[in-house]
Amino acid sequence: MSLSKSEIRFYKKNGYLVKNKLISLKEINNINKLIKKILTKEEKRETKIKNLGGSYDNNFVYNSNSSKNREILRLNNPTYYHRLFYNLSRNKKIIKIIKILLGGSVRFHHCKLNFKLPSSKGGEVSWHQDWAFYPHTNDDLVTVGIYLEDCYEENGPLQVLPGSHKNKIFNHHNNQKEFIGKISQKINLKSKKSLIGLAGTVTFHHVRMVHGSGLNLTNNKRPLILFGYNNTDAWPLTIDASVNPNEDFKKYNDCIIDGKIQLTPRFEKIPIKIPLPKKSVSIYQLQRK
Ligand SMILES: O=C(O)CCC(=O)C(=O)O
Repeated sequence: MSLSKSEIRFYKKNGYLVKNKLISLKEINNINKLIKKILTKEEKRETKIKNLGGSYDNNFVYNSNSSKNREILRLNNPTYYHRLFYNLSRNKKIIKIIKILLGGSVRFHHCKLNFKLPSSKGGEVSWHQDWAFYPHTNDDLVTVGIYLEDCYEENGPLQVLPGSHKNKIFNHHNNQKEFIGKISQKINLKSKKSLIGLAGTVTFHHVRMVHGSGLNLTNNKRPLILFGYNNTDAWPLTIDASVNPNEDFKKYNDCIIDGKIQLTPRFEKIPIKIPLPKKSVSIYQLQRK
């Protein structure tokens, strides 16, 4: 069995789980070689970045619009970019676990590859709940994080508030009622937990989990792949980072990894807060507000 009973109990109670070195170093090394190539090519690209209300272009998110000192913060949708990322998102060990956590079926939802810059160039990711960005008809959604390098406290690991997935949805809005991608009310962080792990370690957190990440106090970028998955009966209540089922139902269903096409979404009584974010705006741009 991919998860013990006590691990399942732990996830249900706390809303997160860490599986140390679940992905082999061979796979991690191959991915890292590919990333190096992608970054080198992108860093050489001379094209001026279009200003799209922040700094987003060509699938990459940067820390600045200026071509001088710009640094890559994120590669959007890496699974569309290269087969190696796609294969990782379908890794059997991960999917087996996700299937248990989601209650029997698995649909791929979205993915991104984040680079946390050294703290002199970038900051923390403020506390937030993924649910605030993409609510569904039920909350059987999980986010998977894969450390591509060893990640200790000083590298700025993911941090979670255990048990917070069972509590309320916090405001992610400013006084003007604009969505700002971070919790805007006071929260008690006494119980916060850092999810540290060696390269190949995989973290799992519930979509309503309050989480974020601190500063990277090293001189290296901290790479982290994030994959989102949902139960096939969780229907998106908004147009989010994933495929829009109302536009392309076939493509939407092609994302099912394990399970059947669902025509009757399961509704659960879970609060959501509006307004929701606009589609093309990254968490980095939103949180700067
Ligand atoms: O990259 C990180 O440190 C965390 C990012 C995160 O939580 C997110 O993108 O939702």
